[in-house]
Amino acid sequence: MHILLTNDDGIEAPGLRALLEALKQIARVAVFAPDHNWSAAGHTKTMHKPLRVDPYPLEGAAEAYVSTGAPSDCVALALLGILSERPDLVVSGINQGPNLGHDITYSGTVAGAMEAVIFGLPAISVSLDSYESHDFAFAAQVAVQVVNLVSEQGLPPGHFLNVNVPCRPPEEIAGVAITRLGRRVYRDILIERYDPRQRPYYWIGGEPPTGHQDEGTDIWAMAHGYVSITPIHLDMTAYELIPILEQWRFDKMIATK
Ligand SMILES: [Mn+2]
Repeated sequence: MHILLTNDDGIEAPGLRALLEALKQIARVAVFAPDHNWSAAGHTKTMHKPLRVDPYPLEGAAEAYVSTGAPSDCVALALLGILSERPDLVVSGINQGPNLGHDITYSGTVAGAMEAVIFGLPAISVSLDSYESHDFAFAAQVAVQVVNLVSEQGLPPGHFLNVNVPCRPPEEIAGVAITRLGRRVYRDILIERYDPRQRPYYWIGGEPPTGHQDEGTDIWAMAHGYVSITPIHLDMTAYELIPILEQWRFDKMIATK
């Protein structure tokens, strides 16, 4: 098996190193990661400036590159020809912090998996439910099990798995839950400051998000100690709205003769 490993916390992040250590036991691993932290970069495609790519010495990796691009750029650069061979699967993580509910629309970690799916490859994004703990060992073992199952069973085109792992000792893990996306509650606040020329500038700050504890969601799983595996489809169409919108008679907007 040949795996492409990326992340959004940057090539030096401990979560990436832990995942490399675990994945190299079961696969040839190529690493292609950003040169700095791109957390909350979303699904970026860099179009207005050039991208640099440099080989990076990384023990345990069959080949490794660092880039000035976002995580999604890294996956694209790798798959468009910089890697010496096409991988079977793309793994993104392990992220420092959870990616639950609406987070996936902001997440650079998840965007790495989305980019892989667009390239027609199965993918997994992996996050640890802690912004502080550097103990990624258990989450890395979970990732290996998920990779083995995906490799065995396959995923339908257009899909990937978003995996979140609670930050608690393995003996306190409640189990594995197949989940749906929950509803985040963001606690962002507007912070206004002034530069030396008295012009205001802004930060979007505040406490980390909470979320609704709807049973069966990824947010519920974290709160109850379950490893959460959410299948994600890139088709975001709201199918249930199609027949309703058809009744709106949008055709009346077009003046017909
Ligand atoms: Mn991150």
